[in-house]
Amino acid sequence: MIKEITLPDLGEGIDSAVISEVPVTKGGRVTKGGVLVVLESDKASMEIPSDYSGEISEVLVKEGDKVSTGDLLFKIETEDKIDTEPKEVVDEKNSLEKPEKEPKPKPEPRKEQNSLRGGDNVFASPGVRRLARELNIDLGLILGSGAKGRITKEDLHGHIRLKMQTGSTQVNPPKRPIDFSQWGDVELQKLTKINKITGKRLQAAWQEIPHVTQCNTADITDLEIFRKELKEEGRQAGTKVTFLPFLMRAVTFVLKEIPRFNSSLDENEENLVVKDYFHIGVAVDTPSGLMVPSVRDVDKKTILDLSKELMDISERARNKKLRPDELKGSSFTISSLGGIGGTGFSPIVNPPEVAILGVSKSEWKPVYNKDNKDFVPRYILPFSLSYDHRVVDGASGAVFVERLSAILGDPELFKE
Ligand code: CAO
Repeated sequence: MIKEITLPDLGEGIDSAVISEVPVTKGGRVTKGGVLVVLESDKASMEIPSDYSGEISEVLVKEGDKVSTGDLLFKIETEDKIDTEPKEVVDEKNSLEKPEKEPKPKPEPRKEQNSLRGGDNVFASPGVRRLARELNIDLGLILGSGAKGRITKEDLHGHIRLKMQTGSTQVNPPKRPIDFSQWGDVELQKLTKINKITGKRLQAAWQEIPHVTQCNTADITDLEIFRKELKEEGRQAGTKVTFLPFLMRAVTFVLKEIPRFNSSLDENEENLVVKDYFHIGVAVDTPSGLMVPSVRDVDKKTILDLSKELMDISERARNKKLRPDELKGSSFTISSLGGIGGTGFSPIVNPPEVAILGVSKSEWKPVYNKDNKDFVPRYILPFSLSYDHRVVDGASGAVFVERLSAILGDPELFKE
């Protein structure tokens, strides 16, 4: 029976991608789980596995093609019994869209796959093998993150990056599986694609950037009074006014005063690209993991405009409805955990930016007034600024947090 293979929903708000490899050919055989096509989107490289075993009867795409969800990719003459059931395409789609609903996976030792260095038991596409051969890289040293331990292009790039960072040809061997169940009950929870991508980026940022975190507080008692007034105005317009838009605006004031915080190092690390735009990335906690959409031209928008945009963008981030371009281009990032709690944390810089602001939960505190010689209750916001010490020195870091504190203490600056 001939089955038509279409591009499933890729999730994460991605609705199209470019084909980087087509490892199968017309007349060739594919087994269930084997890779049919490798895609590159703005966010990741992805492999689309086959849900059937059989012979490829038609290949309707080639390298470089841009494909969208639902596009016809292949026709397969199947031999699977399951193929006689009517809902095969829906099942295929769901299996990619909702990996968390798959039956609980069992820990599978992978060492057999990768321990044969460069041998046929390493699972990788022809393109990855070719690149590894050209660069004389032993694929057996790489732990694959693709389907069935397959080594993806990203895995190979990560391995090369690690080698370059350590300046050594010696890298740690792949981790061996540990049977944790020997010490008690365990549950295996699959990481989402966003978890994996974010994890790699955070690790690279942590390793590449010499971080310094500078902490401070701001007395936002007066600003909070103004926020409550605006909150009422926003409520009538159906918009929730939280504290974050004030922070976004306040940050742009300081970035204009100290433009080095609104820059990036160029690829040779010889020049600073100082930006004259103020697009603020906002870390949003979503069920699939952390996403950082960018709010553009924050310096030109009112608090109510920003509140509205923030509601929209965070809602769409949680529903995986962001467009890829909305995740790019920020010049500075804010990670606010103030709505949840905590007194302070050290955020990780979001490359290629050079600084990030972490915001914690405001609290009423007794503050000593030396003129009246008494304590007065004030609403205090703790925050921390992490920066790339190659670009920003400690004195500038201290000036930044002092200026931010002063600006947040003056509600007049936010009235327009
Ligand atoms: N101090 C005290 N209260 C605060 C606060 C702070 N610093 N920041 C927010 N709040 C309050 C808000 O004002 C709101 O209260 P009201 O209803 O009385 O106005 C409440 O907490 C909930 O706010 P919120 O979290 O819904 O909204 P927000 O605009 O502050 O944040 C968003 C939006 C999208 C950033 C947030 O929902 C979120 O996802 N935060 C997590 C970000 C994250 O995970 N960062 C970590 C990255 S590193 O792993």
